[in-house]
Amino acid sequence: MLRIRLAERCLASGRRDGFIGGPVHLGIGQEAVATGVASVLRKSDRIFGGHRSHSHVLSMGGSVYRLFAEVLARKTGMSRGMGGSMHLWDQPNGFYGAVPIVAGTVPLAVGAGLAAKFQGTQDIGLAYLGDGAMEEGVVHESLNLARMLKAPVLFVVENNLFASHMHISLRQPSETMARFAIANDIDYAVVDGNDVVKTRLAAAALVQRIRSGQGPGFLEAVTFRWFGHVDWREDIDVGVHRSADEVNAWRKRDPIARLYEGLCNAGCFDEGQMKVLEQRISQEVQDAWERALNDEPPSANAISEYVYGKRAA
Ligand SMILES: Cc1ncc(C[n+]2csc(CCOP(=O)(O)OP(=O)(O)O)c2C)c(N)n1
Repeated sequence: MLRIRLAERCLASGRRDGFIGGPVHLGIGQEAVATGVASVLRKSDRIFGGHRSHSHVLSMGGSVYRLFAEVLARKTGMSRGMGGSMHLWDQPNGFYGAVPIVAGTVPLAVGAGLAAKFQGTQDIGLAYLGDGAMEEGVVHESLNLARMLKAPVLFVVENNLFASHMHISLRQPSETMARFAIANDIDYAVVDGNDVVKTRLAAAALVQRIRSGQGPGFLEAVTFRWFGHVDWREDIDVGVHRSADEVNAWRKRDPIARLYEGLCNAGCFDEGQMKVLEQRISQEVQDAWERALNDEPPSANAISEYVYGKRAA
């Protein structure tokens, strides 16, 4: 969680200071969801994300340096500098891809899960999506198809209560996403998405069931992003009906501070160890940033090599 937090803080500064040309969608405050879920996944699973996927790729062990290089449009980036923050790819670590077409990767996760089933690997497909993405028709088709075909897929909804700038109360008759799992007869759990332990436990139970061939699962993790929809601002100006009080209340539920306090109270961790950890990860992030910054961009004609497939002779 700390690595994700510090990496995203670095991206926020890089964007604010003009080093990053394209937009970055930060999930600061939501780190416990990907961290808890990834802790029960395998690198051979098939994970898909969307426009806010830094946490998803890093939680699987993705390289901070290659993420930075991608966001900075360097040829050493995860997608060779062709995609930026919203087109991440790190298949060796299980991350099959993110695209900014909201919900666009949800059916792909179902297909990837089904492929794993046919291959008999017991790996799963996994789609991260938001409460806004739940409003896309293709998600409902995906839930239905996954259930009918008993596809090994986990749908993880990061319900942060906002879609871009609009609160869920202005978009939907109910704040709960699990009602769509119930409608499709899919096994589900609803968790406090700012509690990494609860998220891990709920994900573990669902994933175990999915791997044993009993069909899809649905995890609703209720959380909140501290920043606005895009880039480094702390909202208010970019969030309709989002007040400073609401942001501050959620800041008090910081998933990292909660884990730290829990571990200290249980006698497993202390302030000194936390300082060492913060120092180490902060240095790692800083080194990754400087290294990526010094890398070269792709050549202008490289794009045609990746966008179009080569014709067979
Ligand atoms: C198909 C499609 N429609 C609309 C958009 C514009 N758009 C980008 S992000 C977003 C809201 C997504 O909300 P949510 O899924 O809750 O994710 P969050 O941004 O809260 O993490 C929208 C509507 C888009 N990128 N793709």
